[in-house]
Amino acid sequence: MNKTGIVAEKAASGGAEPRALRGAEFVIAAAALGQLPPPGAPEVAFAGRSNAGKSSAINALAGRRRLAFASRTPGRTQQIVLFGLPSGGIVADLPGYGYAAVPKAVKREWQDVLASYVATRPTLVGLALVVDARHGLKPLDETLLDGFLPSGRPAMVLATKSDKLSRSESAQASASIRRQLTQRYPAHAARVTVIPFSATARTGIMEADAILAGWLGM
Ligand SMILES: Nc1nc2c(ncn2[C@@H]2O[C@H](COP(=O)(O)OP(=O)(O)OP(=O)(O)O)[C@@H](O)[C@H]2O)c(=O)[nH]1
Ligand SMILES: [Mg+2]
Repeated sequence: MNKTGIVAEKAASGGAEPRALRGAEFVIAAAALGQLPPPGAPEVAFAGRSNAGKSSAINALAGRRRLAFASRTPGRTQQIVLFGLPSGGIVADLPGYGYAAVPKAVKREWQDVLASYVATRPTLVGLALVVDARHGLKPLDETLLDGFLPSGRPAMVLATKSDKLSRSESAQASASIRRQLTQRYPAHAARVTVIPFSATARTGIMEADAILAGWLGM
């Protein structure tokens, strides 16, 4: 990146750099829950529909261009990819769901794996749900939250690709996600933060970083 690009990035994030995911390194790509390392340090997970921007969000928050594999081809992350943090904490990049071209049986299998991961992983301290701000919460996102929120743990919704919206459209998109949450989860919505986000424009990075740092006890 040229000098101008770096200056623009710093300006967009108010000069501060995110720290919660700093120093993340690849640990393992697990194709099934049984391949995950036994629960140990606190873990945060990024979930969302295929192509929503999970890997890009992790890269932006970790301050790395290609830590998590981001791709234009939907359905690319077909494994639970774990990254380790210098603190011992763990970041999970979960496989995207809902991609039409994946055979139905495979889709269902992965949805089950994800549902049981978020519902049962004892060290999962918080869930970052990545949604395309232009589309809001979709039924499969709600299914995942249905399995996670009753456990009492916190979540955040990163309403990403907000660079494709005007500032007021982006604010409206987040407000509409918030309404969806309040309606569907009256008992849990207070534990869910909605953040207008963009990995490319670096919007919402510091807000998301502060939440991750809190979850990871930093
Ligand atoms: N404009 C814009 N594009 C983005 C943003 N975040 C991700 N993208 C693009 O969206 C596409 C998918 O991004 P990924 O980060 O690979 O999405 P993912 O959710 O990890 O996808 P899977 O692993 O396939 O489920 C890529 O072409 C990214 O460049 C963003 O904030 N703004
Ligand atoms: Mg991915």
